[in-house]
Amino acid sequence: MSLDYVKFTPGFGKFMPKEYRDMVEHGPFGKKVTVSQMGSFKEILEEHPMCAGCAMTLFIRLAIISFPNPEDTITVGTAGCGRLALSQAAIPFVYGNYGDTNGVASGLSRGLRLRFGDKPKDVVVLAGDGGLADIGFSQVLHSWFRKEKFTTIMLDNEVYGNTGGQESGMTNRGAVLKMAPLGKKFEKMDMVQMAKVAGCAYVATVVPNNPRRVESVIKKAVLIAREVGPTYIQAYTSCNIEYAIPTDKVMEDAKNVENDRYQFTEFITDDAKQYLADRYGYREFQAKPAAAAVPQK
Ligand SMILES: Cc1ncc(C[n+]2csc(CCOP(=O)(O)OP(=O)(O)O)c2C)c(N)n1
Ligand code: SF4
Repeated sequence: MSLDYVKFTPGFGKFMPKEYRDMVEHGPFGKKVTVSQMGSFKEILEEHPMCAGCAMTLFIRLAIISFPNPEDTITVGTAGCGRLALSQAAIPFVYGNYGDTNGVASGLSRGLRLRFGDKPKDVVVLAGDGGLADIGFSQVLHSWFRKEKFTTIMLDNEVYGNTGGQESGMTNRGAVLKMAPLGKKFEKMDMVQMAKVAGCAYVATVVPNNPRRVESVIKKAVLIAREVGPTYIQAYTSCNIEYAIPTDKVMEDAKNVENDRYQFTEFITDDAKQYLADRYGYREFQAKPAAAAVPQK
């Protein structure tokens, strides 16, 4: 894939803003960077207007570093806190109307395939639990049942953070919030199970305090969505404002929630395993060599 569009037009380099020059000269485009190298390269997302200490921001930062080909990736988001950071990143971002993300991503992904053929252009939806499990629920499920090839990432802070604390389908039963003062009466929706039933080829749950794991699931999900089928990641990205988590306890909370009810889980179909092994050399999915036959006496 040509990287010409992230290079300077000859003669114009010295007139470009420093941020732009840094991105061209020290950014991750066309290189293989990892979360372990954070701090040693210019990141696609560096500034954002989200609350101090917000775990969602850390997760989005890690996710963007983990995209296998960020220069060929388009994110799709919607109303909700996550778009505040996504719209500041130096890769294209499409703002779908609230609830429309997976319809927009379906069309975009199909259009890119028609236009660019087998050159991969990755489409990744990143939206809140309200955006995906409530108002966007039908579009999410239909995109999965229709086997649309893109990745859906739920930024699950278990509340409507951006509008001041209403319960969502992903809020836990009993949770008391500013705008749900009597406590939620229903169970948290099991979107992971629904993703499996609807035919996602890869489904994972993660928390942001294990960057290498976040990197691993994002890479797998995006690569599998290129050719095998829809993929879904559900990330616990706490809202420290609405759940009154002190800023310096945000990571501790993520660890506790991971131990309690948000353990790492990973589901992958046999087709997807085979594809990762054959195409990208994933050793964890390569068949073990058959044991040598013992000669008969
Ligand atoms: C069609 C429509 N309905 C309602 C809203 C108002 N609105 C904006 S953000 C939001 C809640 C977002 O919650 P969630 O998707 O969970 O994301 P979070 O802010 O928690 O990250 C709502 C209801 C809107 N922008 N558009
Ligand atoms: S309201 Fe909550 S989810 Fe939104 S930016 Fe603030 S801490 Fe993060």
